[in-house]
Amino acid sequence: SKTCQPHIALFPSAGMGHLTPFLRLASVLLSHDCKLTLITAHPTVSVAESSHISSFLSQHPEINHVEFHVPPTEHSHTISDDPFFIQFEATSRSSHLIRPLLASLTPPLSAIFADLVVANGVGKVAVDLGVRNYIVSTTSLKFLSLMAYLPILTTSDAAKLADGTAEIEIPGLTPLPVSSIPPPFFNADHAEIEIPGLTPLPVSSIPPPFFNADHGFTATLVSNVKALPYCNGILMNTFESFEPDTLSAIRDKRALSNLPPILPIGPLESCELSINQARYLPWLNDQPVKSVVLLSFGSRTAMSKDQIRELRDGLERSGHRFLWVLKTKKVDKDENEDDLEDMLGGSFLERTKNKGMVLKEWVKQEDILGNSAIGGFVSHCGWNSVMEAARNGVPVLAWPQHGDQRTNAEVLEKAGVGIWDRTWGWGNQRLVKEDEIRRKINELMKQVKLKIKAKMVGEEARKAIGNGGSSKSSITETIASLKQ
Ligand code: BUP
Repeated sequence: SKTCQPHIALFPSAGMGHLTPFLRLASVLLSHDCKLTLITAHPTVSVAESSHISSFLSQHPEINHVEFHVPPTEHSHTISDDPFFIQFEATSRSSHLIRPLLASLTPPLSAIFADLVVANGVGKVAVDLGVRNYIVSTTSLKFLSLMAYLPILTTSDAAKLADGTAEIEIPGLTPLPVSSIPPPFFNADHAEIEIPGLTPLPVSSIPPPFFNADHGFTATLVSNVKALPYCNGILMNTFESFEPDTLSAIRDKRALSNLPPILPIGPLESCELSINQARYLPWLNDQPVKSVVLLSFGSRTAMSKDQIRELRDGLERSGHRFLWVLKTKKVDKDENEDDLEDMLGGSFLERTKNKGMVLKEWVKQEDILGNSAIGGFVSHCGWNSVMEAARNGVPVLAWPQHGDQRTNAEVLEKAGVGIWDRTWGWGNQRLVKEDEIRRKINELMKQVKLKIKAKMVGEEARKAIGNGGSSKSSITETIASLKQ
């Protein structure tokens, strides 16, 4: 029959920040009676990814799983040594090789939902095969806009402004480099980039590689965002009332008018089975309502040892109860694990044993954020974490480290759910001192206005994904369109 089950292939790229929204979306699609094929890049970069993929598949044996073997890149122009970036680039370059895999699937595909870093290769194959093609964005709409603007940004004077080589010309005189103009007259730290039609973004919130067109990550993004206008839509893990200005500017074609339909479908909900056996749960369940601060900087951030010590002291002196998820490596496969006691000092763990816990293992972050004992979240602002905080109405102290995180923090602050101190810089750019951290944690845990606003945002988020909500309608309509 015509209204048969749509068959959708999902193709995430490397990293938990990318895999997570795809698996959450997969659960939503299953609940709408879709047939699914999950394509995962092989090899995976982290243990967290492979273990989440296998546990998800064992929960859902009806999903067809295929591995896409990513050939190692020989002529990589990557400047970065980040294993996730290297994998993005390799997957991006070989994504057109997915053609035979997609063509052989039965029943024939209705659509492919793919990550942005394979938009170009997968988009062309989808057109060839007559299959609909949606991009699943794993970041904020604000950051997606910035990426969509990259082909122009990288060729504009903005790049020169960022590295201080831009010049000011006084007519008739020799031009002066901006770097030699004193701050009262011109302050490069306050410079902004304006994407026509959108609120300007401070240069300091734009990832430095974006000003370098030759950087491997930038080049990968540029080639893929150029394919965005040709796809059928962009499914976004965000919701209408969270980024209303950016959304309406794009929808009304006041900004980035070549983008395809933007479809906010978030916040995507956690799909993991909650087997409440985590070792922190008995402790967490015993704590007073909204008394505990959760600290986590995502799965890919390793802070310097000095920074960890400042954070330890600031946290202890703030006097608040805490759950601190402490990752000391960029990739969880790496050897040479540092011992917590060595890193924090045994006496810290002893002194704070009734006040909090430091965890090195993978935790169920969304479940923790949903626990009534949590009163605040110190976060790196990976977009999944931002959406999880929003959905659970938990105020955030943003401490962005790299990539999209400063832009996400801008969005979070504007939505009224978060605070941050921009002078803390990018991850490990400068040592943020104990007293700065203590003050900011106190502000996070005590500001009444922030608590009220976060609670309201949580209600709006849940409304968006509930029956009749904007996000629920977006996904339902998208699936319905695939049945025709
Ligand atoms: Br760490 C950690 N448990 O222990 P983001 C993370 N998470 O559930 P990231 C856990 O992984 P990128 C842990 O809730 C979120 O859903 C967390 O994604 C979960 O940041 C996800 O927040 C992490 O987007 O990825 O990992 O830095 O930088 O690629 O966004």
